[in-house]
Amino acid sequence: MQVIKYMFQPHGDNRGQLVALEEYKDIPFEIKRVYYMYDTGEGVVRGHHAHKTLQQILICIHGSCKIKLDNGREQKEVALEKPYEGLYVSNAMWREMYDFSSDAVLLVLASELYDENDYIRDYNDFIDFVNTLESR
Ligand code: T46
Repeated sequence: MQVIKYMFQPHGDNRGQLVALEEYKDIPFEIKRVYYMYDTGEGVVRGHHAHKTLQQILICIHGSCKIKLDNGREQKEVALEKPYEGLYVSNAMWREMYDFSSDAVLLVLASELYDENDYIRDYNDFIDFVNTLESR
């Protein structure tokens, strides 16, 4: 399983750093939604689902966290700890987010608007979904 991590270009000068992200240039899709999570408690695991169509880029813009990606065949753990790195998460990918530092802010750029029908929340349903995609 290939993990796709983007290293964004920080525009630094003596005032500090600035990262700019443009759809189809720095981000491989149209950005239809932005959300972020913070104040995540110690020991909390978020996610536990996959998406049928949604693609996302996860950026830990402050602090750090870990992401487990599972494509139904293989699992990988990725640490996000720099505000200029972004993890691409495709559709049909089970994800879990954990080990949030107390100051972590996880920003997500999403290719679609929020749609509960796009979620696969049961792991066995996820495996069925992956098998169906692969048999096409
Ligand atoms: C994902 C991972 C990385 C909304 O109302 N609008 C939204 O756009 C989102 C993302 C969530 N919500 C509501 C739905 C729930 O009542 O916010 C609440 C928490 O959402 P959820 O439990 O889905 O959060 P996570 O952290 O488990 O998952 C989120 C995204 O939902 C998901 O698409 O890939 O972050």
